[in-house]
Amino acid sequence: MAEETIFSKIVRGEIPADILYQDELVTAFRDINPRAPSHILIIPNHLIPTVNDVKPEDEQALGRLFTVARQLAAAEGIAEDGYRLIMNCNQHGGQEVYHIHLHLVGGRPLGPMLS
Ligand code: DGP
Repeated sequence: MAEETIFSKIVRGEIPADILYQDELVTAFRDINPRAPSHILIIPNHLIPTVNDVKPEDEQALGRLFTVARQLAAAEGIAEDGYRLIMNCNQHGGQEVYHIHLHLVGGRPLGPMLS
């Protein structure tokens, strides 16, 4: 059984976060350490530690991450100029919180991906 992270507590409202969207499958909130004017994390409500743990039954929630990303990019006013979606996996991928999350980053030119 994987251990919960702080993100499960955010989903349940047990610790504060700037929540922008929540439904029965996913929650979106602003990153505590924003790397750009818009930096939002979109997560499945249920714990999936890494992409390596994804199962077919997670497909609905994981698909929802992208439809919510599209809606939030539009709401942030960054859709037309563009933005980046990132999901890190494990140590070499730079993952720090082991509850998968899609970073929605934008609001400035982001430069080459692997810099
Ligand atoms: P990653 O390296 O992909 O695991 O990114 C984890 C992100 O989570 C990092 O950008 C900072 C953010 N983060 C960590 N703890 C918290 C928290 O308690 N609240 C919020 N809003 N963001 C957090």
